[in-house]
Amino acid sequence: MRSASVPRSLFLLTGAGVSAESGLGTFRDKEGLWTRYSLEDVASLDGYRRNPTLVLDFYNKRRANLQGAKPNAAHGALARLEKVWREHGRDFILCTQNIDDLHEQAGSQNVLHMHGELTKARCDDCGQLTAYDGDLSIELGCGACGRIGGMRPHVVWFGEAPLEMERIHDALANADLFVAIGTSGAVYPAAGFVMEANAAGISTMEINLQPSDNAAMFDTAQYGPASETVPAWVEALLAEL
Ligand code: BJW
Repeated sequence: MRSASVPRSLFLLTGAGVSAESGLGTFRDKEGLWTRYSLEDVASLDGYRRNPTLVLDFYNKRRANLQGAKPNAAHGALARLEKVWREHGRDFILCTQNIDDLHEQAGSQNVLHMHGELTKARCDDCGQLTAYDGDLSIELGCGACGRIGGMRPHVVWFGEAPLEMERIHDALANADLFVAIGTSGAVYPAAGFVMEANAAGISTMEINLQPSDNAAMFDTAQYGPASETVPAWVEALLAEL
């Protein structure tokens, strides 16, 4: 672990728990999405090929939910942390597994969405990305190449390569503190970031409702609802600047 003084360079990883209090479901909690849907059906390329309408509907419902959702105090605190941190000339990376845009709505800049973005569609054929806030269907055509039926959500399913990985690995290697917030530690490569940080001697901290699958690998932890724990941690950190 590097020195316990105020870190210069922060790397934050967020997961579904940070958006839970904004009314967006998590995946693996008691009432999570994977208790109602099979992840093989709705979060894999094979599932999409078998039944594209089922998968598009799953994401259409989540896109509709997002339209009524507002950032909570955790998103707000992370946006404030980024602003102040950068004003002090320090490095700040916010990497999220979430496909919602609540970090951006709260004012976060340059969010790395490693599992994609719900508000974008992508043509399976030519790869063209389009901002999209309506429902996707198999009747839709691509505005760039004209192919009908290939417009899919711009999200990363199991077996697909997560996005921005080069930037993420570089930023993590240069961090002084890695903080994982609201993630179960069940999905790789994100679940492996704490191991990478440990191997590089970077300090690590978990903020979650309860201990995650990887809890034993973190140097420190704070447990409770993100809307309370995250603002409290941010204020304590900023007070040290
Ligand atoms: C609160 C709270 C509150 C609740 N306050 N906290 C064995 C070893 C290593 C890897 C593998 C392996 N077998 C297979 C793999 C690879 C696979 C994988 O990890 N599988 C696991 C099942 C083991 N990974 C992949 O396939 C990834 N790709 C990959 O590895 O590519 C390699 C490659 C390279 C190059 C070319 C080709 C391939 C892709 C993973 C894609 C994940 N996709 C999903 C769905 C898409 C997006 C979406 O629909 O939203 O992403 S799955 C789902 O899980 C979603 C999430 O982003 C992701 C993580 O979930 P998260 O955020 O942690 O949510 P939960 O619900 O699990 O946890 C919430 C937490 O919050 C809990 O702890 C709560 O307690 C807490 N909480 N309320 C604070 N108020």
